[in-house]
Amino acid sequence: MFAVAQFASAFFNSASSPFFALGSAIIDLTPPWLKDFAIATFGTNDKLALFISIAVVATVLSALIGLLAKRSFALACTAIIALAVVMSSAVAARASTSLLDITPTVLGAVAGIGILQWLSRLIAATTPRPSQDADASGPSRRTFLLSSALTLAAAAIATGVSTSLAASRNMADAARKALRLPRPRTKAKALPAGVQIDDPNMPQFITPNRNFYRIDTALSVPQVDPAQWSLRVHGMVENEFTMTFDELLDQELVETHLTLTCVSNPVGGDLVGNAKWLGYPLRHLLERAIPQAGADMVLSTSHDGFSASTPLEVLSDDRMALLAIGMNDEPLPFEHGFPVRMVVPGLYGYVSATKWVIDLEVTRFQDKAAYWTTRGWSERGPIKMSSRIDTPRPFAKVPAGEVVLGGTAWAQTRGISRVQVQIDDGPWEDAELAAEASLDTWRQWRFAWKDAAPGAHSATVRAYDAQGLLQTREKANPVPNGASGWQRLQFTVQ
Ligand SMILES: Nc1nc2c(c(=O)[nH]1)N[C@H]1C(S)=C(S)[C@@H](COP(=O)(O)O)O[C@H]1N2
Ligand SMILES: [Mo]
Repeated sequence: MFAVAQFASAFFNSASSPFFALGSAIIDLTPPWLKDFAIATFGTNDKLALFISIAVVATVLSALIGLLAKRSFALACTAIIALAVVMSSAVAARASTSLLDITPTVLGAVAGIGILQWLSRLIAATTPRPSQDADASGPSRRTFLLSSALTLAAAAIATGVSTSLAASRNMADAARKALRLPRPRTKAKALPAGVQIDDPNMPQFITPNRNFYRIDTALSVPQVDPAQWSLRVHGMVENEFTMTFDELLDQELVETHLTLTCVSNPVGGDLVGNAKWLGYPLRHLLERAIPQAGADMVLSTSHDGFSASTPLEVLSDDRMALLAIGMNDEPLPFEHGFPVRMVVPGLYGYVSATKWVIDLEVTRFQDKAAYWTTRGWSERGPIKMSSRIDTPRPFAKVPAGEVVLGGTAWAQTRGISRVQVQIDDGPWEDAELAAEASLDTWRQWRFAWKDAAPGAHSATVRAYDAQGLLQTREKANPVPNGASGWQRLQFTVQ
């Protein structure tokens, strides 16, 4: 049943898969502590974990329905129909689906009843009569088990095939491959020499797209065809308008280096990445819309129904808040928002970096709430200054002599002026800073501990912004507006 529905969904909207819809409904209903737990435990594999759980539940449910059918076929059919109703509601509730998209689920239910009937007949035919000896029932029971196993295998294969079929059928993929990014009117400032600390254990200053962290609520990555894409700008504005992708390509685009950070990033975590973005300044878009007095927020909504609340002033001041189409000289990867997303210096992604963005509503914080705000996170999310130790890794064993520590620090829009390291409970000492690319990007640091004595040690790091403000020592969890505190890690000198 599940497999047929999944298979059939390949021919419909990708959001018509009951698997994806159920998973998405679960994600939307997840309380913030559980979301945080899932990210902390499974990292960016949280979606895989959810999928495996759904598959296990589906298998168990199928077995239960099978058992039910032995007692009453009608009751089992009712259970299948009930399941189909739940799954159809999940599909219909998605932002990007229409009523037609419940067809795969209905087909799945019909197939489920068919298979159940077939297996029940098999069972009826193989149930040994009391007079038969045990031996005679052996092969037929085997037939039944074999048929069930075959059904399960067919289900798994159909699911796999349909997923790749859906990928090859999509226009968005072809459009992305054919897209040639326009030249920017303003190129990114060249990176100064020495932004990268020369050490194989240090992260790359520019995060390659394939390594860039991915966080979103989308179980199946939205495949938006740029020919179908448009951005609606409306709400408290004098001049509502809609912009197509071709119109966007014709604007004066700019390039900028910017470090994105996730609010769920724990102290010392890696939900942070730095890229060169190509896009159209949101400031100019809003100048064209002319916001009305009293408006203080822009609610951006994605193709799949996610939303973020960004202060209007942040999108109107001279920071480089972009409607981005390019990432590191490539069209945005699908996972990172193709064809268009937002990136805003200084704000966590959940209140600013809407991927697959299709709608901007100028409004007020008191009138509208964004996706995560309604789930217990703050309505505003400025990035907290942070510093991290990238090398050595926690609990690493390093040779005695000179131990080189290295890491990254960020305070987007403010810049990092100083990083200090403390070994054990010793004095705070200044680390060497790598060159600064911009106030909006992270900055690398390095500290050579000259004569490291063998034994167990700890290292702690803290940063200062360009105004000389010290990173807060106060420990905070990611919920509701970002983690804080100084990272301290243990390592052993041998
Ligand atoms: N459509 C959509 N956009 C989204 C999200 C989402 O769930 N859906 N998550 C946001 C969050 S929480 C973060 S941290 C950034 C991450 O962007 P990335 O996946 O490109 O790193 O995307 C933001 N944009
Ligand atoms: Mo995030």
